[in-house]
Amino acid sequence: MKITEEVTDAIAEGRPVVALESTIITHGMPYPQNVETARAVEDDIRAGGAVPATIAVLEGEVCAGLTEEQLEALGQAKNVAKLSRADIAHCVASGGTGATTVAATMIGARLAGIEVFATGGIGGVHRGAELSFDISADLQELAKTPVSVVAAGAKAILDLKKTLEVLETLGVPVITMGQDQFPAFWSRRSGLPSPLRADSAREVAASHVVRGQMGLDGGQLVANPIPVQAEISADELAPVIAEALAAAEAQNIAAKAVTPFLLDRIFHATEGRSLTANIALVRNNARLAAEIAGEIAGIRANSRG
Ligand code: PSU
Ligand code: MN
Repeated sequence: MKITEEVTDAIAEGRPVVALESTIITHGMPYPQNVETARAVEDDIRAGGAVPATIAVLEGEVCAGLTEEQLEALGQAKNVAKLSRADIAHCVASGGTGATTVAATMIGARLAGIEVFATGGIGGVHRGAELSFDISADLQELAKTPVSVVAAGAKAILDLKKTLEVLETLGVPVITMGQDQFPAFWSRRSGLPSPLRADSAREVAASHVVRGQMGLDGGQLVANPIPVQAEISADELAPVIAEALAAAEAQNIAAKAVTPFLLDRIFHATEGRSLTANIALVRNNARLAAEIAGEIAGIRANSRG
């Protein structure tokens, strides 16, 4: 594993660090907005008093913290592998390069000693999963790996009701910030009640620490609604999503290709507005994650006396 000096020092000194994923750069957004967003998100985290650590596998090494050049190269690269729990070790062993999904980023974060991770939206249970069995490995990872993941809910292309059911079965706390409804990525509302609610970063940090003290496996999903001014209403998106799903089915898109295909389709159908919203929500999540990481660092420092 290769951890930058800045990240190593911050962890050693108990200062807040926030992990970031790289699949959002390679598969989630087009170039150059992907690299611009990756930089902006790192700046947001620094402005919030934490150190950013973007995670990726580069030539067989799990990296925590990327240089400007590495970010740029990843953002321009074509056909980068999309790594999850199933394939990250194989990529490392074969000296390969790949972008980490939420699941693989949680694994990298834990290896580096990072407890908080900011992203856009997690993967979940796809619509029609009762036939396709397409359920993201992100959900299992949340059940196993002790990292709090800040996301704007799960993408509205998924079956959010089934996603929440699976998270409950797996024992993953789903904590929505400042509202009673679980958010739906581009929209603030999903129509579904959130299992838990918090109104401050401090509360989220406290439950993260208590879970660890109780020896409970796994992390937390912190659902942070997209800012009001950036949201696209669920009503407006519904037909766009329906069209994208129909196209995916007609073209036999399966497995890892599904999520990137749908995101790209929705990007074109909304003339880029879905991307503008995506950027706003990721940055909003980065700011909250920095705050949560700061609160966790504060709690740990106090308990050491
Ligand atoms: N959120 C985004 N864009 C993305 C993703 C999430 O705004 O590209 C990625 C994440 O890396 C997530 C992955 O882990 O999609 C889920 O893919 P799948 O459904 O194949 O598990
Ligand atoms: Mn899948």
